[in-house]
Amino acid sequence: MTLKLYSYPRSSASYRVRIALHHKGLPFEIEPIDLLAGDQKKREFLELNPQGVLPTLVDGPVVISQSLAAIEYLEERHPRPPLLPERASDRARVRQLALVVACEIHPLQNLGVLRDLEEELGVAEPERRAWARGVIERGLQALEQLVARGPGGTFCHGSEPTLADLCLVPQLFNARRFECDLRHVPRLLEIEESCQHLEAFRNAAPEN
Ligand SMILES: N[C@@H](CCC(=O)N[C@@H](CS)C(=O)NCC(=O)O)C(=O)O
Repeated sequence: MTLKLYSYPRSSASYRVRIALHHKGLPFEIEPIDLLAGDQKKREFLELNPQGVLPTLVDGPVVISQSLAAIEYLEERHPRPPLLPERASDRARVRQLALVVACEIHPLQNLGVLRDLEEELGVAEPERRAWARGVIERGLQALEQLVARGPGGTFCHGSEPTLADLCLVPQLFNARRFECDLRHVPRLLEIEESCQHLEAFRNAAPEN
């Protein structure tokens, strides 16, 4: 049965899963959900994912929300080519880098939080954008340092792309949307460039 991904081009959490699917060469269908039109809060989608956020991966009867859970599911079901290294310590390190993005940066600059800042706290657009910018810049600068402590190589952890790169590239896409200052993260930008040479990352990009 063909995998189905509920996705929106500029949803960075969906972008992570799209890269994983392309990386593993898995055929999949996109079910478009328009986040700006609020389709994620409509009853039909909430029945699938009560959180009302993207992405959601459907594999027959299996329905998985949370991008990292979806990617690890794909990794377990289709281990080659891998997105996590062999050694436990390396896997932990890759997950650590991925979680810096997925748990510490992305949730605070996400559409839902920015909407709450506006609707519940009356924060104006320039301040909302400045908030998001600050969160992203501080988070990426910490990530830059963490990556520098690793084994080196063209990607976040060594010479093969991993889960960490799947989180980094969409986060840099968001960083540019918020006009972040990226001068302090040269290593991350080099890694992004290495990723952009790979078809999986290019095919998964929002413009495609
Ligand atoms: N931790 C979740 C994040 C999900 C998430 O926040 N998705 C965003 C798009 S990147 C969303 O659907 N936002 C819509 C909203 O908040 O209304 C994951 O990794 O899947």
